[in-house]
Amino acid sequence: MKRILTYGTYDLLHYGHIRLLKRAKALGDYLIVALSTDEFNEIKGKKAYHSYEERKEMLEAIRYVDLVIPEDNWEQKISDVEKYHADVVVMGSDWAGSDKFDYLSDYCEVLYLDRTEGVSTTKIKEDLRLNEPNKDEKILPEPQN
Ligand code: C2G
Repeated sequence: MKRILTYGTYDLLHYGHIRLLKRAKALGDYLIVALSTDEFNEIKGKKAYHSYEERKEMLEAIRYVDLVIPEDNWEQKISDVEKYHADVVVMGSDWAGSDKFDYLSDYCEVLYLDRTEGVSTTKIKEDLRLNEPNKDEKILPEPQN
């Protein structure tokens, strides 16, 4: 059984995430997703819209995902690879060459898959914000009488 391991925040789940997970699963038989906890997101300087539990629930509903584990810190990856017997660590190409992943090649295969262009959690948030009517316009003047 070939076991694949990947990491991520997976906030505001979108088709870029799904395509990554689909391709990652196609590389083996069992896909483990190490999902960034809310506390680790703070360390990463990110604030997810959905909580860890909500993001975990959504990931577990995806047919390609076999197991979701918490990602609490940058340093856990070697122990993850050993504990879960991962044969391959897969990430999107935005991580290619990163010192956060390349070193794992001493322990397992490390693969970077092309990132899906045109979609990201940040873009979704920005597009929604820009299309959001100015909130001030909604505040009606105080009644005079
Ligand atoms: N991804 C993608 N295409 C997109 C957006 C994301 O292929 N349009 C991939 C990313 O490359 C990553 C995965 O989907 O492999 C999850 O993306 P994020 O939730 O943004 O993950 P990130 O914040 O990069 O967290 O320790 C590593 C971090 O936890 C990775």
